[in-house]
Amino acid sequence: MYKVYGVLRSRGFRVMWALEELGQPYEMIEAGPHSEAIYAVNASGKIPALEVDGAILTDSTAIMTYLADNHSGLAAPAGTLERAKQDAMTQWALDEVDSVLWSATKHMAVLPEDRRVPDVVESCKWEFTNSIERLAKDFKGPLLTGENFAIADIIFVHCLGWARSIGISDLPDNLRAYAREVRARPAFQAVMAHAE
Ligand SMILES: N[C@@H](CCC(=O)N[C@@H](CS)C(=O)NCC(=O)O)C(=O)O
Repeated sequence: MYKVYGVLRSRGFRVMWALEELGQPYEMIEAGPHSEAIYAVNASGKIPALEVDGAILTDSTAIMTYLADNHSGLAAPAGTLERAKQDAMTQWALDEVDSVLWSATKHMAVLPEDRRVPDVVESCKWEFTNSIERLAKDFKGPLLTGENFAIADIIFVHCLGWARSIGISDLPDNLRAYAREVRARPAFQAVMAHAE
C-alpha cells in the first residue's frame, strides 16, 4: 500500500486527493516539515513524500504524475496533445499560483523573522490576483483543461484554499463556481474527512 508522508495542511493534501481520485488505498504517516519522521526518508526535510515498494518519491507534482501514469487517470496518456496541454496548465499553476503563494507564506511565517519582508507579501498577493483575473477572462470550463479532471485542477484548487488561509479570498464568479464544484468531488471530501 502507498504511504504518504506529510500533514493534511500542506502539499501532502494533493497527493492524498490524487490517490482518492484514482481509488488507490494509502496510509498517512504524520510527518511535518523538518520532522524526524520526514528526515528518515527525505534528506531535504520537505513534505510530501510517497513510499512505493520501498522507494521514496518526492515533490507533490512528480508524485501525482507518477500516480496518474501508473493508474491511468488524472492525465491523458504521455505523448498526446491533450497531455501536453494538461502539462502546460500544471506548469502554469506552479509558476503563477503555487510559487507566488509559497513566496508570500515564506515572508509571513517560514523565514527567520529578520529575513521577512512584508512588502513581498503584498506584492505576491497582487501577483496572485493578477494571474487569477487573467485566467478568469479566458476560462471556458468546466475544468481547467476542458472536460477532464486533471492534476492541474488539484494543484489549483488546493492553492485556492491556501490563498484563503493567507487572506486572499476574492475570486471572479466563474472561478468561484468552478472551485465549488471541484470541492464537491467525493475524493476531495474524503481527504477533508481526515481533518475530522
Ligand atoms: N515543490 C515541492 C515543495 C515541497 C515543499 O516546499 N513543502 C513544504 C510544505 S507544503 C515544506 O516542506 N516546507 C519546508 C521547507 O521548505 O523547508 C512539492 O510540491 O512537493
